[in-house]
Amino acid sequence: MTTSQSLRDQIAARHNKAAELSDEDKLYRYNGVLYPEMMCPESHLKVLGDTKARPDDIMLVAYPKCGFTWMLGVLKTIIAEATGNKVVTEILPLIEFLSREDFKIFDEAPSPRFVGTHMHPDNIPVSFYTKKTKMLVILRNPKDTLVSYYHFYNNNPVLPSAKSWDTFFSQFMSGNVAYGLYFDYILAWEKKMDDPNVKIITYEELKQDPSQGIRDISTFFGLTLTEDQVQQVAEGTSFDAMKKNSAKTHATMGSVFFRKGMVGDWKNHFTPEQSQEMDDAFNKHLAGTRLGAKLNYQQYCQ
Ligand code: PPS
Repeated sequence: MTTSQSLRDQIAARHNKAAELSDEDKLYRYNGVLYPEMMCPESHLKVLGDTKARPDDIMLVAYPKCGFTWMLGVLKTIIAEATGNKVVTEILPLIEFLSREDFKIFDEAPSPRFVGTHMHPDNIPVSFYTKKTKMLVILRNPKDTLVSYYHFYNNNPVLPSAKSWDTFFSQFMSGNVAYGLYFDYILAWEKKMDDPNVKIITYEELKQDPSQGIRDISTFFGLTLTEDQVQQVAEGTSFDAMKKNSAKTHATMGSVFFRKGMVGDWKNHFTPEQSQEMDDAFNKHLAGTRLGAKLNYQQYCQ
């Protein structure tokens, strides 16, 4: 995959600029939802709907901290293995980070293009649905997502510092975090579960059986891997392997994007009351849903 160096530099520049903002100015609301000003200001979100999708775009979508970076590594390695390092254009990690000028580059980029987003499924540009772009969605249990997001708030300059664990917990539960309420996000995908161009996987199932996940993902994108290649991808994208390589791939943000990479770290953070509050919220929003069942909440969160 190629990434334009100038755009990579742009991200670093945005991180540096964000460090100069006060915490209060780091997030703003657009249609009621919070977004990081320095990465996706209103001017970006206003033009997002005009995006011209292609059927052969390779799309990866996730609520923040659900495993996007991991799946990006998996996808890149699958494509490299299956196609012999065929080049896929990666403009910026997330489509909402593109400015109007960046979109010109995106529009002219050769296929296949990699497209990532944290946007709520109803706010993903409609042309990705009409053009039948294949979308890989990765979800994660809400307790570990919250923990991962808490640490990200404290270590990513584009986000305000979490004032305290308890404050962040309340913000997450009420949807007052960047990209909005976790439960709204999951419920919106519930409605698209039968779309043949949407494949939903969970962080936990990938963790439990990476090889099977890799086989399923390759099949979904129409790519063929030998069993040896499946094992190569699994080894190359294990948490330890990606963390080890992170100084090269993510420079100074390496230790931020690759923190613990485990299931169940919530047990080191949640009070019994907070755990109960999340259980109640899960039941209220997701009990009886197919995605609720897929998240296997009882196994991973209780
Ligand atoms: S982001 O910033 O929203 O794109 O974050 P995202 O990449 O979606 O999620 C970050 C969490 O994923 C963990 N991670 C991994 N887990 C398992 N295997 C691999 N290879 C891997 N790579 C990243 C990362 O450590 C974050 O989880 P936590 O719980 O914070 O460790």
